[in-house]
Amino acid sequence: MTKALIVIDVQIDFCPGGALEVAQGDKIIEQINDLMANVDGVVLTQDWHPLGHSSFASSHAGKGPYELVEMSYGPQVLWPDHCVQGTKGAAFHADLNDTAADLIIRKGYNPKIDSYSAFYENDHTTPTGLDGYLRTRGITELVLVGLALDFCVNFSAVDAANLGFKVEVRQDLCRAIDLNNSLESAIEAMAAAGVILTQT
Ligand code: VGL
Ligand code: ZN
Repeated sequence: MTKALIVIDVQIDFCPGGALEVAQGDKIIEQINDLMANVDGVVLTQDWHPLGHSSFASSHAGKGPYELVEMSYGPQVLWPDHCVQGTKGAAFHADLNDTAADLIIRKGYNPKIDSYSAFYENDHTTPTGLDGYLRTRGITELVLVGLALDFCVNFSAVDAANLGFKVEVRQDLCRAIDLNNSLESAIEAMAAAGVILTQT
């Protein structure tokens, strides 16, 4: 088994004080850094939206953050503007050891499609390329940590399990947004996909 750590979206905008802050999002960083030494590869994901992205409430007249809209690919939650390409909020949190990353994969750059998962955009068909990267490196086992547990970690973990990776989500090294029961649904979805949820 060759194991990679996938660190999801530990960015300034998802940490306290950020545009889409996740409560205690910064509390997991030190332990994530410690985990990097115990794996064969480290991948960081970075939410990376162009200005006016279709997932921003500000791009939909009369709509506010956290409302749902119907996109060509299905329902989409609208978010406050966040992780805009090149802005400070899109940068990794200063405490995250990004020097240790073998690969940084950006997602959400397609103006018309959001991308929660590190593997596929929200249409569930457009790949990011991460699957091929991991396979060609011979990586079969993944440990996922980061933000937010009920959105990007959840979608990444379910896709990874469906792609045939052995997937562990370290729940203690994630934090959730928890919108309309999204945390409970996410835990159910991950368990149903065969993701191993642990809290060490
Ligand atoms: C995320 C909402 C919008 C996440 C990204 O990283 O979980 N959530 N964009
Ligand atoms: Zn986003």
